[in-house]
Amino acid sequence: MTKLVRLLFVALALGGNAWAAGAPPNVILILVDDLGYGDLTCYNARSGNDTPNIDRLAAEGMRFTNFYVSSSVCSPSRASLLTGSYHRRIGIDHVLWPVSVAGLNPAETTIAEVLRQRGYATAYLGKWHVGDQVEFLPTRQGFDSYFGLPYSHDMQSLLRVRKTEETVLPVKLRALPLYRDEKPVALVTNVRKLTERYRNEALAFITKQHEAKRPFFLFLGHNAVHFPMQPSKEYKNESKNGPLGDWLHEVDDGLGSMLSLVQSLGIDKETLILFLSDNGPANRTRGSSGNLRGGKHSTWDGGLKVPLLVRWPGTVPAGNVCGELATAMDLLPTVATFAGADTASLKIDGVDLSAVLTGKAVQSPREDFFYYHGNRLSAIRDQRWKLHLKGPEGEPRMLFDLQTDPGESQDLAEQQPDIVAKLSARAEETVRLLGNGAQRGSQERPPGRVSRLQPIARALPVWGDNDEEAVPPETGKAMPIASDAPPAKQAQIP
Ligand SMILES: [Ca+2]
Repeated sequence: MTKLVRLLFVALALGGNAWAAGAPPNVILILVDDLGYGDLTCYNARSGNDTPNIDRLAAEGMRFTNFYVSSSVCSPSRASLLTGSYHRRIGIDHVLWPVSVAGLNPAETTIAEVLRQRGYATAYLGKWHVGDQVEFLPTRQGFDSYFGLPYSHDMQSLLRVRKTEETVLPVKLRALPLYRDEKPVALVTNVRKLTERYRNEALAFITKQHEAKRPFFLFLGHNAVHFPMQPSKEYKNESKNGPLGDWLHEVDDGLGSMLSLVQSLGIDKETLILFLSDNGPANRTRGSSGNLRGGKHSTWDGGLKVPLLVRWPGTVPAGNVCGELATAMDLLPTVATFAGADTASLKIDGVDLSAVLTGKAVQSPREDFFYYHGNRLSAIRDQRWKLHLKGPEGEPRMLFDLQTDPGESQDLAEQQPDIVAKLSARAEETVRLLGNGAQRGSQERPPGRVSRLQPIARALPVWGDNDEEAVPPETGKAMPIASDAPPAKQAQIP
């Protein structure tokens, strides 16, 4: 059954099963890149960052303290969030580099596709990073529109000559392609202007869908606060926490604008806002994982435990702190329930948290979480215990009581052999389904692959960060591909 037919079947079968509280809510999902568990004041009073609007989401909604993403790096974490599946299940084990033959398989069902089948208008703004070939872009994964970068903004020097059997790609493209839907419309030399641009695009989208009386799903994937830090000029040096604090403040102000708009349009109680990060803080930034051990690239909790804030006035109780086990994979089935869609036919790993969010249940239906590092299963946790598995290079088996020791400092493996045995058996079950290293699992699905790579940007206007010198793009007239030298001319984004 094709993805479309399958979804149509689900929609028809459950057409009358709308969210009991009323009409399907608008959904705004804000994903901040590499934001650590300790980077927000509502999680860590000593974060040093000024985030009053983000903290407001916590005060007016629910703040999760045991929320995980499936990977401590970008691409697998994002693929997992979009599909409700462990990245190992869907074959996106590693970070995707520019001009990659692989991407999130178009046959996978994303949150956007689930919601679009329920009549939602859908838009993706910002960093994508689950495939830059046209077959893998947001517009092929359920989003009506896309504006943003297909991968991380630190990858601008990586587009060098790539010879394949089929094609030779552009030489030394030291700029980043900025896409509108399926076409690169400009090359950007940095992302300083993009945070504001995303905000403006977000405000326009929300207003437009409100006027059209359509429920909407807006996915805003910030470039912030991934290295290198590039806040706009207006925010430079204005925080107490260096460039990270500056950039996070800019993100926070953008959220403030969106909150104001939602309130002024009178759709506050019809709008669910989800705010989270894709992985823990990177070493080279001033990001904080708070009281957790480790950060990005690791399977210590600092790599995968991130903030999740949920605000939906009137439906999600205000001022709540939830310590239940939850993951980014759970957002797809949860949002699907609110929208009146059913995900029962999808083979995914997410569980429905709607009862927890609405205060109807205290306990999360999620019993465990598996920490995959690349394609290897590295650790497993249940509501209380975390077992680090013995690694291929002799990494020791370790057991931590996360209830009393969230910083993973005291190994209790020798004192708790029964817990070790129980979690080890659970890990073996999962390996049979999802695999581990070279060992294949029975439920794994392949990533998407293109047979012929296409260059992703040829001659485009270059849009730098010098407003005074900005000139309109010369439509139809090709400009030289950006080189190592600074661009002679700068243009506005079409
Ligand atoms: Ca990231």
